Amino acid sequence: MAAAAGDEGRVLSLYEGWNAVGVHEVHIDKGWRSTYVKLSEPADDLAVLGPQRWAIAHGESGRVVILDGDDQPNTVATFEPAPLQVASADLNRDGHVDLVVASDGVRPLLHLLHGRAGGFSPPELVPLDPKGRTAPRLLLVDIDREGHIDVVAGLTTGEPQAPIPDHLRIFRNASHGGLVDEWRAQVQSPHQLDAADVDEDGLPDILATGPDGAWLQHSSGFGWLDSPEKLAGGTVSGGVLRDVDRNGHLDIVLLRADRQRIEVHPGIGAGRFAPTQHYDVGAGPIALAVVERADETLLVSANAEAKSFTTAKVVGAHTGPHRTGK
Ligand SMILES: [Ca+2]
Ligand SMILES: [Ca+2]
Ligand SMILES: [Ca+2]
Ligand SMILES: [Ca+2]
Repeated sequence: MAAAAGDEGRVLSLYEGWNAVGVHEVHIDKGWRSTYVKLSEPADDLAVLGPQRWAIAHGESGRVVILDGDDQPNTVATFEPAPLQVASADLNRDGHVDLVVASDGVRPLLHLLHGRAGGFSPPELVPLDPKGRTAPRLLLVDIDREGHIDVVAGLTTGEPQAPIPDHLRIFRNASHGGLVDEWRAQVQSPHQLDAADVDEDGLPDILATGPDGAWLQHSSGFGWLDSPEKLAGGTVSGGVLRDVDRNGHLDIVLLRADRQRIEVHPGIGAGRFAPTQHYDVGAGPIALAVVERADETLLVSANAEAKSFTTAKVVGAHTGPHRTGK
């Protein structure tokens, strides 16, 4: 997987089961400048807390550690079952970034760790789901737009006949800082999530992608979602909502693993789209990142087969991809 960093012009890479984070400065014309931060053990996920400051989830040992510049990694908590996903935002608006950790296993769980001076509070447990659910995915967004960031978990079983179908579960952030299990929205295999206001009604909408396709779910207010609208079938291994052509309207970017290309649905306002643009990528694309610089927007796909990245520049009009080895 790859994840876009908070800093301009950079993308982070983390391949599941690898014990290094790649920090890549991406220049379409001048190639890439990459450094690697070695980890003590293979990692499953990372969240960006600031420039050169990350939270790393280690599934094998159950640890979540903070890497802060060149300092030694600091273990903030150890979980049972093991953590697989970590996300960060200031949930209680006290100026300290907080962590949400999802753990996998027979009984997936959410854990909330509040940031404070010099560290984090002990984890608070938020029950996530009955047995049989795996691979919880996390998205932090103020879905009801009342001022506090809420938690959306994507839950997948991998079994079409599961007693509880795959769904998004929305935990609204009550003003006292606790999470309230509020709402479920059915959608198939939500493996990656992103949120932004696609139809420009002031409420963030959710893009869910995975091995069964891509869906857009419009917010209908109060944290509720309309029925999902199918954008694509087949395997979609990444999805991002961003104004990549910088025309002032959000675009939908999908990494179509089955077609080996990135698709951009250019937004033209009020949830309408111009004809889709395509950018070819390498074999076995597994993750998508958008890199923004002052003068360009780059689409990056991480390709598993040749362990390569493909970079394509978005300039409103289509330009060809530029391959960079890794
Ligand atoms: Ca906080
Ligand atoms: Ca909220
Ligand atoms: Ca909306
Ligand atoms: Ca746009």
